[in-house]
Order: sequence, then C-alpha cells, then structure tokens
Amino acid sequence: MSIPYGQTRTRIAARHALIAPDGHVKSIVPGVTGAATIILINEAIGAKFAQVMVTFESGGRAALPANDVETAGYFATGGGTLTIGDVKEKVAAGAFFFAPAGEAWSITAPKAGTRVTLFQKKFAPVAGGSTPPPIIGDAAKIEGQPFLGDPDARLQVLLPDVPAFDLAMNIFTYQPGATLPFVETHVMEHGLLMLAGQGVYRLEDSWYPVAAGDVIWMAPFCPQWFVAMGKSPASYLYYKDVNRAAL
Ligand code: UGY
Ligand code: MN
Repeated sequence: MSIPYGQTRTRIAARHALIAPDGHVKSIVPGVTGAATIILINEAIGAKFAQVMVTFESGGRAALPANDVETAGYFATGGGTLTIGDVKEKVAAGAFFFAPAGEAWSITAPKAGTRVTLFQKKFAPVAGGSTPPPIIGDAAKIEGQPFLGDPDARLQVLLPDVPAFDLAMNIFTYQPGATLPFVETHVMEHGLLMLAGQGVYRLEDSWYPVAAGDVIWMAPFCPQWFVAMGKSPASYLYYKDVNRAAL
C-alpha cells in the first residue's frame, strides 16, 4: 500500500510510539558492517532499553564486545552463524538467542536479506543472584500456551522465566478476532515488532491500525490492548523487563 505524499502512520507520544516502516532511517553502529541498522527505540525516546533491526547484506557481520549490556535477538528471516562466547551455531529463520552481559557475541556469514531484531538493556544484577547463561534456540520448538486460558491467543515464552533473567522475549499469536483479555496497565516496559497479520493496538487513549513491520514502544504503565483483525493470524515479538525489585 503506498503512503500518501507527506503522511505517515508513525506517531511519537510521550509514553508510547508507533513506528511505521515508511519512516526508517539507517544508523551506523560500531561493530555492525554490511547491514542496514535501524535504531527503533532507545533512551532518546524515553525507554530503558534499545530495539534495533539489522538487515544484512551477504558478507555483512555484527560483532559486539563484552560489556554490561545484554542482548536478546530474533531472526525473522534468513540465517547465519551465531557465536556467543564459546558457543557457536548455524541458525535459520525463527532462531532466537540471548547473549548475557560480559559475553562478546557475533553474527557472521548471514544469508543476504537476513533480518534480526535485537533487544538490548543494561543487565541489572541481584546481590547474591546468578547470572543468566547464553541461549540459542528455535521458536518453532517452543509451544504456544493459551494466554489466561484463551486457546486463540497463544504465548511463546522464548527465554527461561527464572530470576537470573531481567528481560523476557515472547511471541504472541492471535487468531483473527482474538484479543488481549483486558486493557493491561503495568510497570513493565515493552518493545514490539509486528511479525505477521494485522489488528488494532490501543496505546493509552489512542487506537492504531497495525500490520506486519510496525514497531511499538510502550512506556511503563502505558494502558495497552490488542485485537487481531483480518483473515490470517496476527503475531508479534515483544520485549519486557521482568523479575526485579520495585525499589
Ligand atoms: O506480557 C505482557 O505484558 C503482554 N500480555 N502484553 C502485551 O501483549 N501488550
Ligand atoms: Mn503487556
């Protein structure tokens, strides 16, 4: 669908944002070469994490150093070689990974057009707590569970939901007509990428038509609700900060 001249569906509000693909502008990011890198969400918008989309050319690579930042990633298309510390695997579309703070990681030999979404945050250690391990997995092998009892709204929890992890990365898939069961308002922040289908997202007091490729930022306490619409299931990948003390 072509966008009328001088218009966009993108909306940047104080406590939420809808970022439509027509407005993307590339950034040069140290460690990433041979790729189009779009910083979609970060501290500049008011978030406490970053959401970055990297689309590789053949011969591209991403090699990020060990520091206090942890990264969760998802391969929407393509594939390549993923290395986290001394763990190395060939991965394909649907692969996900977690690179803990303190581990260098890289994506090398990507197929041309490989698109990876990265969620990054500074790890919040807990005194006496353990540190999360590196993870490489395949979303196709993670069964979607009915969300609050609804078999038409299924949640795949990609990373272990244990106290060592201070972030979650999930995939939510809705049959047409399925909804979030109520308007959620919670302390956790979200970054979201629509992977497939379409629907309407409520963010605070605005309702937005959304479709595959759209990105959403929800600040803490942003009231949120979704209904899937159209003739095929809608699904989205999302980030959430979890498992840490209130103060
Ligand atoms: O995990 C969540 O908070 C999820 N139910 N939120 C959302 O899909 N907007
Ligand atoms: Mn939520």
